[in-house]
Amino acid sequence: MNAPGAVNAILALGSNLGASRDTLSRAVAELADLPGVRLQAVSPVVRTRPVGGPEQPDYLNLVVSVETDLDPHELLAHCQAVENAHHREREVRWGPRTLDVDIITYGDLVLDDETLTIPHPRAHTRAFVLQPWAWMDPGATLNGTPVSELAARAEDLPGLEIFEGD
Ligand code: PH2
Ligand code: MG
Ligand code: MG
Repeated sequence: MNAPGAVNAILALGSNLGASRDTLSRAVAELADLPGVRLQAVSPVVRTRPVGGPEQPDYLNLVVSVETDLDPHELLAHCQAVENAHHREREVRWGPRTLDVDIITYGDLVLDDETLTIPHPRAHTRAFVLQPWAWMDPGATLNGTPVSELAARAEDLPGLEIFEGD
C-alpha cells in the first residue's frame, strides 16, 4: 500500500566510468535521502555490454522501486541532482558516464513533453533495465506485458550477468 497520494516509480541506474559499484550504492542512498522518496526494493547489480554509443567499457546497472510524493518533474530534477553529485557530464549521447539515473515508470502515468517521456521510450527493449527489474519484481509489467517476457526478447540479454564484485 502506498501512502495517500504517493506513487510507485521505477528508476534505472547505470555507470561505466570510475568506481561504478561504489557510485551505484551511494546513488541509491542519495535517491532515498529525501522525505518524499522512500526506497521499496533494489535489484541485483548486473554487468552489461554497452548498448549504442561509441566504443566504451561495460556498464554496471541496477533498478530500484521507490514510493514518492514528488511529481514526475520534481522526481526528474532529483535524479539529475544525484547524477550531478557524481560529476555527470552531458556530452556524447549514449556515451560513457559516471552515473545515469532514468525514470522508467511513474505509477501508470503516460507522459511525453519537452523534458520527460514516461514510460521511458526505450526501456521495453533493454535487458539492462528489464532483467534486473524482473528479478526484483517477478510480477512486474510494462505497457501491459510481463517485464520478464520483454527481458527474454531483448537483444542485449546474452551479454548480461549478475555482478558479484571483481
Ligand atoms: N545506457 C545508455 C546507453 N547504453 N548500455 C548499457 N549496457 N547500460 C546502460 O545503462 C546504458 C547503455 C544510455 O543511457
Ligand atoms: Mg539512460
Ligand atoms: Mg539518462
